[in-house]
Amino acid sequence: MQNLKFPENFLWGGAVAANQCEGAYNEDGKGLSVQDVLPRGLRGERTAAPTEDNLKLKGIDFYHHYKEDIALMAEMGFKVFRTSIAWSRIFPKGDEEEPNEKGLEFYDKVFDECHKYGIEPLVTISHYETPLYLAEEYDGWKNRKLITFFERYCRTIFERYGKKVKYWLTFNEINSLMHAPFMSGGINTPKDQLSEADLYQAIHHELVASALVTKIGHEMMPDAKIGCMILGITIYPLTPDPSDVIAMMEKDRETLLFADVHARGKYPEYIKKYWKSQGIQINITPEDEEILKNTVDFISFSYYSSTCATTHPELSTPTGGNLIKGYKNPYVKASEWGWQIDPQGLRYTLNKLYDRYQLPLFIVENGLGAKDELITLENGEKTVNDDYRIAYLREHLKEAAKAIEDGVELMGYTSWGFIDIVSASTAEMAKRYGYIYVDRNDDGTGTLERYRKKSFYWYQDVIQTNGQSLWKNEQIC
Ligand code: BGP
Repeated sequence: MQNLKFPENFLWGGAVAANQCEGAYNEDGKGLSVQDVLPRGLRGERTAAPTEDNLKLKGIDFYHHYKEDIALMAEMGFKVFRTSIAWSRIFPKGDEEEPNEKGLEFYDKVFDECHKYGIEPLVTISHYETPLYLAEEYDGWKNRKLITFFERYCRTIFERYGKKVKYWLTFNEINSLMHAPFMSGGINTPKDQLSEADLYQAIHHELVASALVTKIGHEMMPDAKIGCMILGITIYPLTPDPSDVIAMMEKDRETLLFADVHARGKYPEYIKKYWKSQGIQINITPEDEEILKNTVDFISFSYYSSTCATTHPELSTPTGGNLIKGYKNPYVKASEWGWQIDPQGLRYTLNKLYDRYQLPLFIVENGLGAKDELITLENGEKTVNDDYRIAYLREHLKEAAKAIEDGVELMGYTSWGFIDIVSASTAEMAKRYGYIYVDRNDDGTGTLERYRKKSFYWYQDVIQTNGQSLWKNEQIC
């Protein structure tokens, strides 16, 4: 195949989230977040208080290893590093008037360390880590007051890091609140007691908050680029039955709604009609409508897999996946966790989003969660021969290159979990995404030592050649 090109200033890098890597869950004045009481991720109930079996409490201890980890990113040639700020480090309970200076200092150190190597931070303001106090006292984003607390948090971090951080994302996978209200939206009321109206109201609060801080961010940091972040998944009709195409369209809208509001500054007609047909009433004030008009500079999204929608469930079986579930596609394979692997779906989604919005796009998550085996080479070096990960990433990047060739404006690519971290949905270490192996096990044992995997050198080469090396070594599968 002919070598396709990535733009000269393409932002190559990797991504993590504070709650999955930092650890130090109660150090230097940090308050608890919803993650500190979710020892099983989405597989189990929340606990009343943090329990020792919760791997996220220690994570991979990025809090104390950040210098070493940023040096490793630099060695790979990263241009950008996506991480989140743990809200509860800055405002331990979430509703205080004054921030926690120690928490602010930590991110100063992280961002300064990045700049030492010419790495641009890309910051997610809220990545599944609402302060627990806001969940328990206010029921999280169900409560309009969260907009005010979020605004205060954003003003604080914009003021403090405005000169160090140019790229910002408001809410990680904002569409996930419908599926995981506690993890995503800090909503303490059990899911089965929440009505659809409750969920859409909470979403409305987040959408208003997102637009509001986009406006404030632009005022406070004129050079900043502020984007939304949606959980991206490609949906196909399982069969050519026109009813399946309609099923696909409806399922797609569960995601597109969020990009529509962020990019167009208002709710689309289809959701208003849906609310009406279901008797759902959302409290949307005229001021809210004004605020929503503050649209984003770019659209970012996660992409791991695709799924099928159908009106013929008897023809397939349900699939696992990144919160949004569907039916198995007989033409694609799946990961060990049942997430269907579909590189072409990425090209399709990039084109679809660009056609719809004509806004720059940013792939801020993509990767393969897999079990790795640490081996010792003859020279004593420890590593992982993760050809399967290389194959996954290579094929997705090639499809991204094709989308660029199709005309899509793509700002960059940060693969998920550039270093092994605790997984979000299952809260385990065994599901590894990294270019760097971290010696930590599901039972909590391990030295936290870091080791470069084979994919580390592969990605280094990809970045160094601005993607051209993707078309060599075709034999690795
Ligand atoms: C996304 C989240 C990440 C993340 C990733 C992979 O939904 O934004 O936080 O971890 O998916 O999921 P998991 O860690 O469950 O494999």
